Amino acid sequence: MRIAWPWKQEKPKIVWIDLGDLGDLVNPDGPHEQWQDHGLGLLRTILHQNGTLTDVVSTRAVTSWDQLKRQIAGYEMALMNVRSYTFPSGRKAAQVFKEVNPHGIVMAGGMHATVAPDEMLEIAEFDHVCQGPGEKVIVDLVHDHAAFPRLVIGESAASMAEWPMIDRTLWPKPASRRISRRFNWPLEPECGWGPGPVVTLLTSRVCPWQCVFCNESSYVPNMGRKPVDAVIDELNYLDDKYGVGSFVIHDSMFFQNPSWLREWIDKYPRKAHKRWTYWAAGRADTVRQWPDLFEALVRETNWNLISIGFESGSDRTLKLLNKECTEEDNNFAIDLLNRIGDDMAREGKQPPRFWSNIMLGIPGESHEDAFKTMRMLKRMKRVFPSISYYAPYPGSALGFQLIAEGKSLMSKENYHRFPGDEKVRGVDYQFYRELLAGKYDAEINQGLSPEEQARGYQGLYAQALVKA
Ligand code: B12
Ligand code: SF4
Repeated sequence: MRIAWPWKQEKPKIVWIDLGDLGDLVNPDGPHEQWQDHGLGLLRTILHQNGTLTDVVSTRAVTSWDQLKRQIAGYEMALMNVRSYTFPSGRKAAQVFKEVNPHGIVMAGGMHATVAPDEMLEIAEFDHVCQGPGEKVIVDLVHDHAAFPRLVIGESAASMAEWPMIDRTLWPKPASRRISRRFNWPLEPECGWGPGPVVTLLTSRVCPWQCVFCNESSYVPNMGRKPVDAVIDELNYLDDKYGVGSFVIHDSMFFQNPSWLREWIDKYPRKAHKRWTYWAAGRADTVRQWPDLFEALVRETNWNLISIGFESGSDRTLKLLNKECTEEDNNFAIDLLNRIGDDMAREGKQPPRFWSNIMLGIPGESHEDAFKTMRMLKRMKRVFPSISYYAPYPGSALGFQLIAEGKSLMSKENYHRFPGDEKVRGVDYQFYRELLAGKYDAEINQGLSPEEQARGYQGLYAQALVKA
């Protein structure tokens, strides 16, 4: 038996390589690039609670591959969570790891490993690729990787109630003095959504809808939601330890399961240390289905940044997307939040806002469809528009179709993209650039009130164009 003296503890032999663009934790482009990875946090927590210590390095915390090379030399195993948009950095990190540790093992899981395992298996440096959730396999995999095939099928917990609370100190640290001051590590930085320190958390993982541009249903197996009490306990624990300013619920679909939401309305205002404001996502059709529940959440639990995947203001396009929401649903949700916001402003309270997800450049969309979308956006009184050009991701029905037809301009090399990148062959991006620059404002403003017409001054929507 080897004895490790506490002052001479053995260095872990396993390193988790956090992925993202070089420099995002040194000199970031924007706040969202600094957010932490819950897959990494969860799996490292499980490993550590099982006595398997790991170190963490991050491609975001270095500015060159040589720097990373020096940090990963000497490890026997590297683990990583690869999403489509981090595939290029994951592949390069695996190659760099093998250069300095030729006998080392690289094990990769994550969304891209799940929806595009073939692209992962083409890369010789990935010794094992795990398709699906990793929480039930990670410990065995790390201990005896040789007992597993190259493509491993992951296994999910039956419910998020089984997940341990993430040990947030296992997340990578900001890597420059400039961002360290405002980062609030191991909590997260402010991004304009609410006061810092910010907590990001998940209460659910499953979305039952099947929008054709989204991967969700092809990836996440059905699993139980995190109990309301556990969510509140975690927030209170983090508040005691670090002080919480606001939080972001990363669920793809927070506004589902009315019974869970009613329990949240009942307990959060009473049991949380504070009624912190938060960001969370919903859909327009369910807002219309459960308007009272929606209003109670906004008013009583301080849900003040409501992310809705409106996507389009045209029924024709919404159908193409299998969104299962209509123009009428969208208008209902907009009118309701406008009204609640006006009431709250009159009462001297901070009115809630939409985080409005909008897609342009959807194959088959006509100019008139796009005008309707911009018109819809102008009907929102209080909104952060988040506009992106439709991106054909593998794993989604429409993504797979466009890839098969050779129409996708996204590739292994450029899943990582910039807001203005063209993503689908045949889409007239010049029209959309001009639309966002205000060239068609006269068409868009048709039928809108003077107040609505004045919203979204020239250039605002162009600035709202985000990566997708
Ligand atoms: C939170 C989130 C974000 C956040 C934060 C991202 C971050 N730092 O983690 C923000 C808002 C920044 C974001 C942005 C974007 N996102 Co996002 N995001 C999510 C979301 C909703 C949750 C991710 C999460 O925490 N999941 C929970 C954790 C526990 O799951 P996990 O990380 O997948 O890990 C599990 C498994 O993958 C596996 N696993 C992971 N790693 C490993 C490693 C090993 C060794 C093993 C064995 C297993 C394993 O085990 C884990 C536990 O089960 C997902 C949807 C989803 N349901 O996952 C989309 C999702 C990942 N995002 C997506 C996209 C497209 C984007 C954007 C491009 C824009 C957009 N349209 O939303 C941008 C791009 C950002 C960028 N930097 O360029 C897509 C990715 C598609 C793809 N094919 O990869 C998803 C799947 C949404 C979707 N349904 O389409 N996102
Ligand atoms: S886009 Fe939203 S509602 Fe549609 S499947 Fe994805 S997460 Fe669910």
